[in-house]
Amino acid sequence: MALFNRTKREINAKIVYFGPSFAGKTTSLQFIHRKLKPDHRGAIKTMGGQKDRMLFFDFMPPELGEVNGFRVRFHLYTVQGEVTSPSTWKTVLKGADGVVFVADASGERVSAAGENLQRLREYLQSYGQEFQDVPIVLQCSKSDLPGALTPEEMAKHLDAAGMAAVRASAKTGEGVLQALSSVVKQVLKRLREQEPEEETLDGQEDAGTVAPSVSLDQTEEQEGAVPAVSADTLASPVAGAIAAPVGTVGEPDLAIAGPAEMTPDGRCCVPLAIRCGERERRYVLTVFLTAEDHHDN
Ligand SMILES: Nc1nc2c(ncn2[C@@H]2O[C@H](COP(=O)(O)OP(=O)(O)OP(=O)(O)O)[C@@H](O)[C@H]2O)c(=O)[nH]1
Ligand SMILES: [Mg+2]
Repeated sequence: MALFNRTKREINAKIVYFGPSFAGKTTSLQFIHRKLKPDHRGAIKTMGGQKDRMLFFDFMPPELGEVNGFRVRFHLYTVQGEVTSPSTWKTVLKGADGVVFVADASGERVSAAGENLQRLREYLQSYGQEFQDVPIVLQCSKSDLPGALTPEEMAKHLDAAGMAAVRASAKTGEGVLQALSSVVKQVLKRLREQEPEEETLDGQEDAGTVAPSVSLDQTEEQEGAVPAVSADTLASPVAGAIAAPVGTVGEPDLAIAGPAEMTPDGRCCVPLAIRCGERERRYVLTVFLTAEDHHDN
């Protein structure tokens, strides 16, 4: 669910790049990052353990326009490397406003796409969301390889007839911005359908705002450029939530809401409660603990 920051008049929307391992998620995000002007995006950041690291950055190109007086900042997320714990993907998918399902269309790995799509369905259902509730785009990656299935064949194979499907190659960049653009448009459309009650509180009605065309293709390529770290860049989903409490006033209070728990893979999970005015939200702060010195005696 998008987070409204009324002070900055920004909406923070989250798009998750989900899919089987080795399908091209990281390569896609890196390509997108290179294509965006440094002024319009934050640095690529990573967080987490050695195996399943979260990779994310945010962007806000002005051509996206506004949603009823709010600018929209998109946060793109994926999980990198071998994902050992389903909770990693579930955590990243929590509150997703849109998903780009990156599937390897090159043949051998098509069955992995089916299994992962089913997993995506289950994870979303665990948050009470069905496929039809969430904008999802099927990015048919590795289409540059011989024998790759077409988007139509992939959609049929995955039984995903209603999903927008894009022929893509993360390696060449073909279709990557198109897939992003497609999900961004769907998210903006939904935000416009949901949002009015937030903005009318400030008396800034702008019901006539026209859906802007998403023109990511017009951004400049900045190969090798040092990314500008936007002061607005949110460091994590939790930091984002703290920075952007929904429709609240005053400073948020943060409290530890229960005992910390250790997981078998070395994570320490600390329940937190963040209160702002009348509203309270619960989060789990997950940290990886690494012993520097280990003595049995
Ligand atoms: N030919 C071709 N190779 C690709 C494409 N996308 C990714 N690759 C290659 O496939 C390998 C895996 O790509 P990644 O982007 O790391 O895949 P990923 O989905 O992030 O993988 P995990 O992080 O392990 O889940 C790399 O060697 C990429 O260069 C593509 O569209 N075409
Ligand atoms: Mg990756």
